[in-house]
Amino acid sequence: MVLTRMGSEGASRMPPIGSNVIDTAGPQLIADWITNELPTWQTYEDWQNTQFTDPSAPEAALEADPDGDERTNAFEFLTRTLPKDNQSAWDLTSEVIEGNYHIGYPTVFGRASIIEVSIDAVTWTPWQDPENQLVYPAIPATAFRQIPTAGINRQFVRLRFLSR
Ligand SMILES: [Ca+2]
Repeated sequence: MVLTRMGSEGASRMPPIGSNVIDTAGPQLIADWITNELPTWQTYEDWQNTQFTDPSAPEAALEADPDGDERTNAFEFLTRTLPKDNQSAWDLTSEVIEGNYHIGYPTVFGRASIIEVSIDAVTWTPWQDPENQLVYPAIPATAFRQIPTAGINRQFVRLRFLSR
């Protein structure tokens, strides 16, 4: 129903904007999401049920780290790693090259990642860069970002994952 209304004209068009141009990209985006991502979509509770014999056990809690890899279950859920296997861990690489901060990291299917910066590690803002967008990848890849440091005395950088 939604897809039909997104691809139609007139009063039933969704969203109701005055245009005679059919939006083909929007319905395709929704169709791709329904076909590719929705069948694999999980809440944290769904994930707990697949990863733990007893989802109510302390080891299944959001902040628990039953495999001792220094990544909480919340993080393992977001990065789609195994919470009881310390060899299954998401990580990034970072180094300073010619005055620029370089990071490389694997993106995660269905999880948006965004780089945030701060001067005090308290107030964070999205790093202003055209590539730093909320994109939920359909195919995991390795992302490389170069963050300029010229003219910056001190800056904290973090990568944040978001689930829909
Ligand atoms: Ca862990």
